[in-house]
Amino acid sequence: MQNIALTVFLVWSAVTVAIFVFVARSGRSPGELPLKAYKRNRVIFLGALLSAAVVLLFFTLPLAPYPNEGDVPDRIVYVSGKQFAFKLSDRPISREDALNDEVFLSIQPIRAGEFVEFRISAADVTHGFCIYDGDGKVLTQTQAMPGYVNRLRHRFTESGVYPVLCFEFCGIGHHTMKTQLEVVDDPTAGSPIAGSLSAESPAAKNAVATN
Ligand SMILES: [Cu+2]
Repeated sequence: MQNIALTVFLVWSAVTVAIFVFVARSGRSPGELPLKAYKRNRVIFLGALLSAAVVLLFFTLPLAPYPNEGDVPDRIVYVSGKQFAFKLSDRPISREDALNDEVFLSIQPIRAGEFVEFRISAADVTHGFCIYDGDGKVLTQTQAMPGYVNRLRHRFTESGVYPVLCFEFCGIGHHTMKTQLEVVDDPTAGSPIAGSLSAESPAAKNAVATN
C-alpha cells in the first residue's frame, strides 16, 4: 500500500512538473494568439473530459459499496456499543438493556454464506463497529452512534472467527472494546456468543496488531 502511494505521488509530481515546464516554455514567445483554435480546442477538451467522466461513472458506480435495497438479508443482528463493550442480540436491544452491565445478550452463530444485516447503535458515545477476518484485515465497518441505527450488511462466505473491534476512539478503555462473530458451516455446531475475544486467540492478536 505504501509503495503504491509513493509511486502515485512520484508519477503525479513528475506530471505536475512537466505541465509547469511546458507552460513556462510556451509563454516565452506569445506572438499572435490563435483565439479560434483555442476556443475549438477548449470545446474538444471539455467534451472529451465529460465523455471520459460518463464512461468512468458507468463502469464504477455499480461497484459502489452501498446496499441494494432490493436485497433481503437472511438475518438481522442488533448491536449496541457502550464503553467499553458490544452487545449483540437477535432481537432489538432496549436502551435499558444496552446500559445495564448485568444484562447478558447473545446471538446464534452465523451460518457460512449468510447475508447479515447488522443494526448498530450506541448507548453512550460514538463507537465504531469494525469486522476483521482471521488475518486481521478489515472486512467492513461503520460507526455506532447514540440516537441512530446504522445498517451494515455483509455476507460471510467462509466459516471462522471474525474479530470485531471498536474503530472509533471512545475513551480510556477503547482498546479493550471488542467482541467476535462466530461463523459456522453447520449451524447446530456453534454456541451462542457474546463474550469478549480471548487475548490469546491468533485472530485477536492479528486484529490488534493492525488496529
Ligand atoms: Cu472505542
